[in-house]
Amino acid sequence: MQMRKLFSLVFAASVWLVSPSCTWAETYQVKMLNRNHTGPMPFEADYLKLKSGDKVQFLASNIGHNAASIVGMMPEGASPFKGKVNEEILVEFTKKGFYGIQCVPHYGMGMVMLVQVGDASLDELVIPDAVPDAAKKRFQKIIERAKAKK
Ligand SMILES: [Cu+2]
Repeated sequence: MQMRKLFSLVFAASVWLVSPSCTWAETYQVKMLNRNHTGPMPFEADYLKLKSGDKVQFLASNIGHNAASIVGMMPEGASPFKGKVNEEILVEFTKKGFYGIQCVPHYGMGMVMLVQVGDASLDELVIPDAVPDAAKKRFQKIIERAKAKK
């Protein structure tokens, strides 16, 4: 009887350890700024690697910014989102792949960031032609930096 009880306890503990529900989703904060060390109009951080189910809280740290998804830069089936200017929003990322995120007022000035969910290779990331040049440049910088870290 004692032994059986012990066994069931050990069994329950091992199920809990391997169950995916015990890897807690995390929430990251990203500041929307007028300037930082990377230049004008940045998201800080401008690159995040997440697990499915993690969330990002976009903070209206300086005025005049928002966070919105970019058409053509999301995994299939992911829902687009668009925060209002000066609004703090919380976005949950579930679908695996790459998400380009823009500040709508400063998209043309290159105010973008990259979110990666899961382990896809950065080489698979395609930046659509419709993305403005300054934003393309910032994406390239973000990608180079992310690759150099590996
Ligand atoms: Cu902005």
